[in-house]
Amino acid sequence: MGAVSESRTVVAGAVIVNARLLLAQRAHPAELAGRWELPGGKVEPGEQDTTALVRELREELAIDVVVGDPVGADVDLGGGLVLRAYRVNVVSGTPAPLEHSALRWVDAAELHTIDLVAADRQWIPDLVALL
Ligand code: 9L3
Ligand code: MG
Repeated sequence: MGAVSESRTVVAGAVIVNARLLLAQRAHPAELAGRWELPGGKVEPGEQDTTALVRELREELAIDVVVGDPVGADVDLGGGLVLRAYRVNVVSGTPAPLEHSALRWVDAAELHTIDLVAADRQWIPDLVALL
């Protein structure tokens, strides 16, 4: 029995290697397909953000990560969803687009030119500061 104020968190990971940020191109839903994002997904009920982000990046990219500090502010996605980003460090694996159309590494200049999903655009200044 959930209270109306309850919201579900969506976690996203900022993978940065050699001053480049990993972006993933969404394959679905149709309204987001083709646009780029920090990979991640919904935290399951009872799951910690960190556990969820490790799980999502294993499922989506076939990498194992350690989750670090939050990046930027939470973003209200509407529909009871709140989006939150964290720095992550890859501890094993090479990112592969298991659920996305493509992956790419961008530097700070390229980040400004990418067609990011609207929610993730709010983190651009925070991400540039890390690149
Ligand atoms: N979302 C937005 N930006 C992101 C991520 C990982 C997710 N960086 C939005 C898209 C969906 C919702 O959050 O509306 C759930 O994400 P997913 O489970 O479809 O990846
Ligand atoms: Mg996802």
